[in-house]
Amino acid sequence: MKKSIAIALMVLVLICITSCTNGKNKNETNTNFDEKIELILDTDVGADCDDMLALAYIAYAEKNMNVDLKAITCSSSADYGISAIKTFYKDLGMIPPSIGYASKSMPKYDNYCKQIVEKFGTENEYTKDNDAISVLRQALVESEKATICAIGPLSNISALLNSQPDEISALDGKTLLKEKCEKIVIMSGKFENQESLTPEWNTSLDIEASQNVVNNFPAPVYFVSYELGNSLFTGKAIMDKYQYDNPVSMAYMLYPGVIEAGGRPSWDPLSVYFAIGDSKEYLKLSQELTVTINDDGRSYINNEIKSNHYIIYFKDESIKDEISKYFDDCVIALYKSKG
Ligand SMILES: [Ca+2]
Repeated sequence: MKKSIAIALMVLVLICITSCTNGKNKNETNTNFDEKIELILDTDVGADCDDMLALAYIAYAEKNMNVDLKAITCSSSADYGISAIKTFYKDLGMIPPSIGYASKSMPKYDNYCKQIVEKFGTENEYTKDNDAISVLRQALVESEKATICAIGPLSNISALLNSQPDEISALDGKTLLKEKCEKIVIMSGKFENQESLTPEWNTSLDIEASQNVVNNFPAPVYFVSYELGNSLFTGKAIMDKYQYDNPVSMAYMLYPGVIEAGGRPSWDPLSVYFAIGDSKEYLKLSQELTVTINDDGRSYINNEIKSNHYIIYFKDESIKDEISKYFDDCVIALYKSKG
């Protein structure tokens, strides 16, 4: 009897230690790998190939982590963008979430979507579906606390912020975001060499939208900078293994200069990596600060004013190869699990 009481006490102590440890971790970072992540992805698929790796990494996370992808919206107007996303899911035997098209006419950069649809889709599956604003508003209504990850220009997110009450929700966009969005992670901004900056690509495509989101978003804004993503190459192992045999590898093979360079910078995969809380061992945050986007698209940091903005950095530069290998390995594991 005494022995069983002692065992029961030990179990209780162990449960307490475990729950206390988890509690501590929850307070250490703003992302939490242990809790379900309700994710909304806004992507300019077609422009750069790292959007495809981001999609594949999310699909891997849906299968292997506590990630619930609520919606995908396109921030490019590429004719085959939505079809390429649907084809990517179809090829994997997975059901895509609801997908929204760009809220306004945007550039139609397409380095691989048409070829992916022609090779892996049975027909051109381009449809108008819903507009991004409706899809985003609906996804927020259906979420408890969503994380938005935007890896293209911020046109859709800005329009969401400005949206008015409608049949989906009686709340305007800003109030809806305040209630239903935990954070936004944006691939945006160049911050090094503040005197000689050029605008970051995503920012430059819709400067007004970037300013609106950065200035008015009612939840913490996390920046994956040009510099962070530019220093971490991925895709070589995927290309070596699959060449043109799956949509992700095909996107890398087709993107100009990627074969010769042995990969592509990882702006978008790193954004998702932070958004889903998979990164707390490897990424760290700046102090709370303010990012300002000038009218010419250049981005500046003000460390003195606190505006719920944070810039993401590597904890240690020496672990970049490890992260790169991890991204490639996740994609390879995803396609191996396809059977
Ligand atoms: Ca992108």
